[in-house]
Amino acid sequence: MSELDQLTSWHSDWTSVRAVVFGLGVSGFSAADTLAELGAKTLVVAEKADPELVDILDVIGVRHITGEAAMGVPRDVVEFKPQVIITSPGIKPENPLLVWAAENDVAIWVDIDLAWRLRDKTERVAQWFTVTGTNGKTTTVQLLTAMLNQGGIKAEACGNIGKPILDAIRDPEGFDALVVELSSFQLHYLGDIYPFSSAVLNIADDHLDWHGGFEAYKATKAKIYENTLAACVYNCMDKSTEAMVEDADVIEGARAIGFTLGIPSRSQVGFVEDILCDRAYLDDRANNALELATLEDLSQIGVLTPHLMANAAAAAALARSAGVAPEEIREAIKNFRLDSHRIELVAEANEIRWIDDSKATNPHAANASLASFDRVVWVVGGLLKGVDISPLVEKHRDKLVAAIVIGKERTAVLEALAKHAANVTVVEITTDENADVMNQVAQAAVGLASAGDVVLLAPAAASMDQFVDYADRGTSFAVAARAVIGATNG
Ligand code: UMA
Repeated sequence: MSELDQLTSWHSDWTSVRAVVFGLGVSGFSAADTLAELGAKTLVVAEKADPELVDILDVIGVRHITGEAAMGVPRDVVEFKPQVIITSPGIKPENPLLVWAAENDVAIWVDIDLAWRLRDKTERVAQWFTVTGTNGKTTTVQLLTAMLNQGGIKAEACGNIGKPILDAIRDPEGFDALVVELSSFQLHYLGDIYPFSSAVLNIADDHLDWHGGFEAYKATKAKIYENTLAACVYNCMDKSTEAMVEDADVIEGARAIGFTLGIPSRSQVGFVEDILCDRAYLDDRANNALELATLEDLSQIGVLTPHLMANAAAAAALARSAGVAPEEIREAIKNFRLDSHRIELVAEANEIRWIDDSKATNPHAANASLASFDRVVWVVGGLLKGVDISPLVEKHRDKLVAAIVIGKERTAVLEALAKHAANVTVVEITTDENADVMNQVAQAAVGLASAGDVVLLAPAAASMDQFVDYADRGTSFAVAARAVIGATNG
């Protein structure tokens, strides 16, 4: 048994462990800070590092290598003889330091592995609810957290959602439940954990360049169901998620629970006309269903779209697996509001709605968005991350009034539009001034849209080529939309 195998608790003796923390972003910093608190011998290696975080490392006495010295396999790392490297999730497995670690029997963890071992810091030990999927993770995680809290189960959302899990673990009071959003990157590195319930919401192309293909991406997502204790929640409308549950090694007694936009069968949560119903967690599930919420309740959350309904059904299934009562689920839904930039109505004039779905950073998310509207002036483009946009264009071409193409590299989008939507008006935004992109988009859109149309920012691509992040892109769109409407109406 290696020394690492014995470190299964916050209260274990971590002082003789030699750990490298690789990358100094949100998760890297939380890992280094936690290891320092545990007294482990820690070395941070980060080529790019925020100077403020480096200063804090100095204050808490953690050694670090940054800049060029951190590239490749630094000699200091080899001499340090680490037993484990805790890598930032975004770093690819082909990275030379990770390859060196694998070849030299150095364990590779992500912050989630460390958090699992440390989960007994407080007397109250949280059950974990893990959620992954190509899209809808954040909304589902937030909804589930609200439902659990409403049901008296003290819950916290963490992980890929933005709050590092080690910050939640170190909360002095602790939680009854951690709702952990897991990205495919985190899942790739993750070892054994035992979640109470787990869910894959959907699977479509994303991050293919990182994983090296769709099959590898899918296999990574499937890891989330391993060792589940109570419920593996899958999407009845996406057969591959059901197959993942069938193939997973779960703990005896764990149930497979489906969610659907259609009428739920036994052991499913779904919709009967305008009612969200549970046919999984009730005694007479052969003949009965429990009412959880109405579509009217759901429409209080935001623009009522099929994917919002699916996210609510998935969250409700997970909450029911923890025993949250139907009336508490309804109450949580009624009080919940969607985050910004997720199919958010940001402006409306002359019967034209301007909708910001900047969070649609891949074709799958943009598909859900486009599917929600009938006539669309579509703002599309950005960093495509190795994903082919053609099927999306082909599928929705009949509802496109026009397409306005943004992004630094527009060729693939323009070619897809020319090939699959030849009759659609295309406007290319070519400005070199990033600050001006959305002003030009709004100018173009106002001339193209007519009453009943939606101007939809659903770029199917990441934003970092022209904007700080998706929030910045969405905010720029909203500001430009309001300005152009004001100017037109004034
Ligand atoms: N680094 C390298 N080389 C690389 C990549 C990163 O050296 O190729 C180093 C740099 O020092 C950099 C640091 O690693 O400063 C950053 O690491 P990171 O990019 O892995 O990100 P963190 O700041 O640690 O944040 C990560 C998640 N980021 C990624 O997976 C890319 C955050 O998800 C997450 O919220 C956070 O951990 C807490 O768990 C963000 C994300 O974009 C929101 N996720 C992707 C998505 O949702 O599509 C997966």
